[in-house]
Amino acid sequence: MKRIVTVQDISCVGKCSLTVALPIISAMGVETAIIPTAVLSTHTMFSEFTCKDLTDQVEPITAHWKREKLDFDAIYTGYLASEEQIELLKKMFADFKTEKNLIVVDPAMADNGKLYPAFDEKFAKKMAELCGCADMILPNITEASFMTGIEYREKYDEAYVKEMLLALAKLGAKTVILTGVSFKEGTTGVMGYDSVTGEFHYYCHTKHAKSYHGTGDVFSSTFVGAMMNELNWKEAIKIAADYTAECIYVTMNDKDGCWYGVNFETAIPGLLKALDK
Ligand code: PXL
Repeated sequence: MKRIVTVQDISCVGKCSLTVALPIISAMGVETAIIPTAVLSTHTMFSEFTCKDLTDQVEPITAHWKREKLDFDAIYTGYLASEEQIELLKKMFADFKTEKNLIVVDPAMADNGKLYPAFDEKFAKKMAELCGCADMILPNITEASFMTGIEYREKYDEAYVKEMLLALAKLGAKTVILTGVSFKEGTTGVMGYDSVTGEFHYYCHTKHAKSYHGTGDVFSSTFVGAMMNELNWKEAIKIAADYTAECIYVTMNDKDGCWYGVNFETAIPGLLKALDK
């Protein structure tokens, strides 16, 4: 069985970060170790939240794992709580990188043109450095804009997206995947760029009328799970984007669907069918 470690917060209520990554990646048949970066009462889109930072746990946990000679087929980071944590993760990447494993960074810090409440532009620049240490990165357009300095736009064309992908690749990752890319009303999708082959690839699907928090984490978790099931990045994009869209669809059609996150749970059987599991 493949084993990955995912490093992100626990939002106790909120259907994001670890409470999404753990069930999804585990359901995809992959052992999912975790490093919680912080414990929050809810995610930060609620009007208030508590937050216990766990930066001081990262080093002792990884030092113990080294003594146990543990290794990982992938390291996947999401929402991080501090610049100090980013520095610690750069060191962790160097310590746990092998010839075969995959380092995936989702720079979960912004959406809709704005940074999340806990972050500033200095944090975004630091996150760009972490992206430079990864094999694959999964930003949305807002995050890409903060990391590359390219102006954020709501309306754009293919040239803008390609310019952004090339600027992201310059940070250092081999494969860059931009989420939430929409060229036509009623559709949205994901565009990736492989800096080794020079290939761009766009996958597009129906855009549902509603959006929810945590869907970036659903996409990234599914993407990592699919990569660990031996899919290539283009196949992994499709599985992850289709599942994320289905999660939105089932939530919209649930009269009890809640605003703060999607019903990813009820869509898991369909995900496993798509994976042929
Ligand atoms: O990636 C979404 C996310 C994760 N963790 C926390 C958040 C958010 C989005 O707002 O606040 C704590």
